[in-house]
Amino acid sequence: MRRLPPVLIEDGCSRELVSLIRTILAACKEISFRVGQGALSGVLGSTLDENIQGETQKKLDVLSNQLLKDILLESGYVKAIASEEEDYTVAGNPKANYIVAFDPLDGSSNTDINSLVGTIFSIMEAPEGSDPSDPAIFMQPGHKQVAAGYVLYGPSTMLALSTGKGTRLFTLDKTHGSFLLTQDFAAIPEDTKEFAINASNQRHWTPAMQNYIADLLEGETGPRGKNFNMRWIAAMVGDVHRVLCRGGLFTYPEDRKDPNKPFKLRLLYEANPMAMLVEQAGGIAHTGRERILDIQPEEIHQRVGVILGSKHEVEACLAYHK
Ligand code: AFP
Ligand code: FBP
Repeated sequence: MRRLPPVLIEDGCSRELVSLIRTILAACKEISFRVGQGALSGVLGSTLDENIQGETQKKLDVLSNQLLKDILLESGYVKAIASEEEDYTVAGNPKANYIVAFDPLDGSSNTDINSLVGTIFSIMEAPEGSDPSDPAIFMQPGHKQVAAGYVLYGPSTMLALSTGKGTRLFTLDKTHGSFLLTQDFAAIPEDTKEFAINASNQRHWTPAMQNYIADLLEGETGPRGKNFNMRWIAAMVGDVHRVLCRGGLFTYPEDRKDPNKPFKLRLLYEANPMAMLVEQAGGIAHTGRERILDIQPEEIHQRVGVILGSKHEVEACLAYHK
């Protein structure tokens, strides 16, 4: 089985980009080990702190963030980083060519129940002459990502990665510490009978989303003429992985639960990298209004609505939003 570095070199990635991706993965291997140790590692449970978004931080969130931050800044390969767990961007090597946005541990409510979690990352080029301490460096639409991926800490540790030449899946060989290519070119089936949404928010959804889901639930005697199944992992990384493996529609849509916070998922380090992986596997990633990868970001912790997955099913959902 092929190891990760030669695959990236064949794809034409610069040596610096290959080294940067390997640096991120070095931290992920350590996170994988700590997550796998569970209660034995002494890092389950919450800290007493909140991040800038008002969310209680889990000890594993903080640890994963620190591991990624330290290794990236020490490597010299990044000009700046942005993290879900950092209030502001952090400047790195002024001479480096890349910037990285990441969610160090997505799905942190799953940490204490031994369920799926993962690390999501997005890599972009730093604009020439840019100031590493200026957050404007990150205000680039997602279609400018040069690489995007996630590492899923599940029964096996898997990497989904795209450098713009398809989406590939690698599995961590824990005996040798290498990510081995286990699926070249993931292809999301265009049709599906599976969807993922947090149904407890139903009363808060827009009328368009209410109508779409109501029609799915009617099954084969309803307007869609087929029976759908539902799945919800409470970690986007797990739900998107399922979509990459066997298709489906995943959405965390706009809702009216809190008028000051109509969206849940973050653009720079959740929606954008997942949108690149999904599009590169033949799927669609949209907000209901526009293609996710075309959004011009305005701030690092910006949130967006997300509807992604199997091409025909996302199109069916978007038809309700016209
Ligand atoms: P964290 O980034 O705080 O770990 O949250 C994960 C997440 O944003 C996303 O991965 C899930 O799809 C979503 O939360 C689950 O949200 P619910 O709590 O509404 O199910
Ligand atoms: P398997 O024994 O075939 O793996 O099925 C598992 C299961 O019976 C339960 O563990 C689980 O709660 C349920 O299926 C899920 O069923 P559904 O597909 O209806 O969500």
